Amino acid sequence: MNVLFVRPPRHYWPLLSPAGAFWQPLAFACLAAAVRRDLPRASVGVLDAPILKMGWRSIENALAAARPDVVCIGDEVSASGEGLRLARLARSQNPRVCIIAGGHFFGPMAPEIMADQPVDFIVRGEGERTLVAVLQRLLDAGSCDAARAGEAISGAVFRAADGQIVDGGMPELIANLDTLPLPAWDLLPMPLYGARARSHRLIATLEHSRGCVGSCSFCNLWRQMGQPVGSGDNVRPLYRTKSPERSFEEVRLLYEKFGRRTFCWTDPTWNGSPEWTDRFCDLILDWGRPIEMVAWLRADGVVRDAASRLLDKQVAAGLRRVMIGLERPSEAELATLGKCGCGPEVSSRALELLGGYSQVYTIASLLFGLPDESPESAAALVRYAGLADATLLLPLTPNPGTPEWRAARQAGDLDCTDYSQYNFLNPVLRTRRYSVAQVRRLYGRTLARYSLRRVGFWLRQFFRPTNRVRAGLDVRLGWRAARLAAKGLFSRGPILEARPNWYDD
Ligand code: B12
Repeated sequence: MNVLFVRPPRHYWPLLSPAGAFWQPLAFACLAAAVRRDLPRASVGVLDAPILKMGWRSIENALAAARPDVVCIGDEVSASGEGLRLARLARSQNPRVCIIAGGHFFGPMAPEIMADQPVDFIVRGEGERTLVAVLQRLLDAGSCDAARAGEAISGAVFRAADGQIVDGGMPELIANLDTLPLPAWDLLPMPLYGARARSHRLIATLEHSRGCVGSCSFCNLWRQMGQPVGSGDNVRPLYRTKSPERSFEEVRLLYEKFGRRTFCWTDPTWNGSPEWTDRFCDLILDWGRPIEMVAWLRADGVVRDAASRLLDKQVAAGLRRVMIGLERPSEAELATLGKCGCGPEVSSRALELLGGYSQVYTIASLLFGLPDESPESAAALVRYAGLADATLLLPLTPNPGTPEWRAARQAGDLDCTDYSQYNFLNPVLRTRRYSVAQVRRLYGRTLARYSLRRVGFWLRQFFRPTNRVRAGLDVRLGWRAARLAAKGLFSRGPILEARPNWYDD
């Protein structure tokens, strides 16, 4: 059985350069490793079209040459249309091919996708165990149709021969993440990632934890890796971490075998466990190699770690770029989003503490377009945005398939079902006061106001840069944000991601 994971040609996030926008698809590396270890009868490959600059014409040929029996897709919402296009292409080449989808979009959207799309199995939540179980079923049954005749599989959704949807609910989580095999980075064209990027040079994506400590209503990360409660897709948040030794082994392998230097941690909360951080940073410091780390941190964790001097150690170990979700400037608004423990006081303090390290560049994210958004609240948002080196103003976008998305859709608050527009750059949700078109205009004005406020800051950076990497990052990010602001202000259509010039090739 020939199993092929495919990331199809797609647009890229315009706040990064085309050379830095495509990171290793870590999910595929993790899943492929599990299949390789647990099902030696299957052969496994990964086709990452964007990093190979492979457009739709080339991928058609590549797929025909690979002749997979099973095609796996896992695109996020804005590229989900391309994932489904790939599924149709694979099916047109081989009607007996089995299509398996998973990840943040396909899992929660299982009922909608199963209704009319060419997908045979959908894997919900954490994927390793369920994917292996589905492939084992395929091996035993001998064909995709025969495999769909069997009983429910925990974590999988499929359509049985009689047309009934069989839903195995959310899977039990893997209790000890150290039992996962090392990600199959060797199946990816590693030298190409970040080869020509300026801010993500020689990048590697990796994770030390799964799940989150919080359960914010706008986020899907805690749900995707959530602990099942009862039946169906109910979960509660659960934070798990690998051992520091195992995480260090991954860094060392990526550094020594694959020549990686910038380590982008994909963890929703990199600083969720001070015990992990302390020991891991000790291991990195004893090893003594110069690495750079990029991570998403929680503000309350930053304040806690500064008090114990652990933050010093994180920076000494190579922490260079920090992303922090501030979301909104008021406790009341944060409460409506279910975000606890990281109010404006704690967040401001965290950014002030991080600002004390000249090597660390901070990127905050704020959510625009809450139900009561007004020109005044948007102005307050811009003032709050000045706390970090750079701030992303992201329009509140319900993740398709979540209860929030279902409620918004039922209330008629969502503009469209073209998921390429759900890119967290383009407003799709109406507010109490404004239509989606009006939200888009206010968003454009808010982005423009933020860009203008930053001009003075750039000039200061230009004449007195604290360090060249920081200044370069600042100007590049700022320029790209200003272009988005112009789009928001002057274009009537949706704000879409950038289309690479090889997309159709
Ligand atoms: C790295 C990253 C990026 C990078 C690189 C993206 C790239 N194209 O290379 C950057 C910063 C550029 C980026 C951009 C965007 N991203 Co992004 N990104 C991530 C991030 C942080 C890590 C993904 C990862 O590797 N995770 C680690 C792996 C191991 O976990 P996993 O993906 O969940 O996979 C497990 C399961 O989900 C499941 N699974 C996943 N796929 C599949 C497939 C199959 C077949 C199976 C069986 C199972 C399965 O099994 C896996 C192992 O257990 C995630 C958040 C996160 N922590 O996951 C967001 C995330 C994937 N991004 C998201 C989004 C929305 C975007 C953007 C559209 C907008 C934005 N502002 O962020 C852009 C555009 C992307 C594009 N067009 O390329 C959302 C997707 C939401 C959704 N409903 O689809 C996420 C979940 C963040 C969030 N807060 O919600 N992103």
